[in-house]
Amino acid sequence: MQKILRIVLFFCLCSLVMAEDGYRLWLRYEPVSDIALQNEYKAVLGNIVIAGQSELCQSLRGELSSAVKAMLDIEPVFAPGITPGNGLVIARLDDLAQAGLALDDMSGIKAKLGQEGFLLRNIGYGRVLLTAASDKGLLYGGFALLRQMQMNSSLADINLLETPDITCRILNHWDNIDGSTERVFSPDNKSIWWEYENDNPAAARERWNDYGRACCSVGINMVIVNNVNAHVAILSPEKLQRVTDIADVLRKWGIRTGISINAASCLTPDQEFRCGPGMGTCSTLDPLDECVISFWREQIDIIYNKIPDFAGFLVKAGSEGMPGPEKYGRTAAQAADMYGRLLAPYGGIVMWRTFTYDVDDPDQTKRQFIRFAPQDGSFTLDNVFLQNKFGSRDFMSREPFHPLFGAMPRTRMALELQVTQEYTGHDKYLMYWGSFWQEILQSDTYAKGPGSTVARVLDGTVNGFANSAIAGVANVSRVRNWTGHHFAAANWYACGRMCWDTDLDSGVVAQEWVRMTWGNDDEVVTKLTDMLNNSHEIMTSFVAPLGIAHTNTTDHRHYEPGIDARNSWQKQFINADKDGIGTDRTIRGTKATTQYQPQVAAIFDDPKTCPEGLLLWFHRFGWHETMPNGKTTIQNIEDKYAAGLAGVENMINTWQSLESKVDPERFQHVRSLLKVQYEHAQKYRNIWLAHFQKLAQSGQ
Ligand code: GCW
Repeated sequence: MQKILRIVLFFCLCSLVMAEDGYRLWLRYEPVSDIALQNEYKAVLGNIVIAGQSELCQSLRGELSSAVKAMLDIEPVFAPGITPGNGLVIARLDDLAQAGLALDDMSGIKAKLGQEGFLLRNIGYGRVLLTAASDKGLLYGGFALLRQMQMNSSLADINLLETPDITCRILNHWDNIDGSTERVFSPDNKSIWWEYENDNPAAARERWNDYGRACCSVGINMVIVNNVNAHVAILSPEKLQRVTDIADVLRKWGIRTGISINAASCLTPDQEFRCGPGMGTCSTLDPLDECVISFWREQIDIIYNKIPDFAGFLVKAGSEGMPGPEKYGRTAAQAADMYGRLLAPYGGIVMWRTFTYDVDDPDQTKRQFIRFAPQDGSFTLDNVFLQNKFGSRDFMSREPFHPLFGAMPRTRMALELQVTQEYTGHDKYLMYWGSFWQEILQSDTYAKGPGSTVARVLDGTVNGFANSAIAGVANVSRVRNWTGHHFAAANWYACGRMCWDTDLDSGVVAQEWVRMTWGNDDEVVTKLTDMLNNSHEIMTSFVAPLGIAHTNTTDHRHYEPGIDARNSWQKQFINADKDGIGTDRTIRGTKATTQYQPQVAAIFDDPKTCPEGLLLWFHRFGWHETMPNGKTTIQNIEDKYAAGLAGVENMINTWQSLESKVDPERFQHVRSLLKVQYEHAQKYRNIWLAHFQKLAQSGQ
């Protein structure tokens, strides 16, 4: 009788749309309601063997156990050894032969899997094998299996062999060590790492653990826990202890922890600078100076004593007040290699950011190239990366890919994405970055002929490097649902998935996330996936029509629209007057296009081949001039604002149509934010379009 009651209750729960606060992200493990699928999954996951005892295997066991309980309402048996009764066999490749499970072409599979890949295969008789070269690979495969189940896919023919394209898949947290955050948006945007003094450390650890699970489930394997505007005190014993505590938790999920450093930490305490004062004994931060080298050697020793798998350093130097080597007559390469040499024996890496703009050139977009391109070949170590934002300005809603990706064949180039939405609506807009990231990753640099896409440069194929890196600037904070907007977690999800597989279609990624986050109902899946896929274009239509940028620079929040004739960014990136709009960055103008390979420059130089979304980034048009699509500039701009507004209105209607299929808590929250987004789209249109129309009329 009790059993029947439990079954009835289970099915009630399946159909009931439950209250939901978003904390579980895409790892919701909702009960499976389809009976056939349920039986299939039970046959596989009812009896599991994990041939391994490591911490990672323990994590996998815990995750499988709670997922199976939640999804299938059974307590899985974890068998002590491999027997024919196991539905799911989880074992490293090296252990398979012993268990009589040798696969055909073992050596081929081993070569393909590398250190972090996995193979998930149905081996007949309803059994599934999960194997990998390492326990980390097993963990990734475990999450891939749970993803299939969460998407209600049958395991009958499963045969997935996956291996990551990128070796270092990183999240950067712009979290200050006082608990505040930079460019992280939510009603409670305090740091999950640094803000728990008055809180409960055990609760903080639980959050770190859940963060680790979420990251691991999408393949993230490194985390930088403090802001690139790094305070020197990150190296203090107290803060390093916190980093150690974090690393101890994240390690269980195959994640290595690293920090951002301040290059001037080695200076004496009487020397003040941004995020100072110094804590060393040196009078200089010259990377070739013995005092400087021994300071950093000592710091690195201290760190690795506490954190043996420490990831390494992220460095912002010579940028926005952060001190850099140029002031001492040294190059970025000399400094980066100094850190690289000291970190190499421990397996640590250096991520040197190219985001600097104190170089002389009136066109800001050219400056990073001018500083860094000549240094190609000087970054000599294989643990040193140059970390470039996706474009040469600053996380605008749309930019052309960074020209440095096609210009430094002897340098390990890393990509910095902004997962958080600094210029793209904070936590208020429903805005999925995936489609734009795909645009960047699939852009062809032509560095070594056609096919030299940014993705292939990053993964090392084009220039022959084994190490590779992509970093996303995280949007995570202490707010209960992690990211503020329930849909912003899609960007965190996509960042991991697209680092793992740089050729993944962003629409496929969106659909995975929707299924796991909002359920498998066909209507929900189709409508929400479409909504995500269209959202970047909708946002750019009113934030940055046709490739203008900085329409929101009235203050440092980068959020409200506003016109400021004296603002230098607006002058450069909108450049509107009575004669027209846009900046000529072609061969006829600032010559920014010449920083690309000739084939790319030719595309951007010609308005007919320049992508529409970048027309006013690269070209200047008269208001009444005909653009390549046959309409005048002012007409095109009017159309864009109208499309932006209609797009948001559409999202509102779509969302409304799903009311009965979404839990009330998340439904209401998203609905109220869509309203804000609509009002904002109106505001952008009202302010900017009136301004443009006035200019266009005055020029007639
Ligand atoms: O444009 C700026 C952002 C800053 C950020 C900087 C950077 C962390 O507005 O908040 O500082 O980019 O990327 O270093």
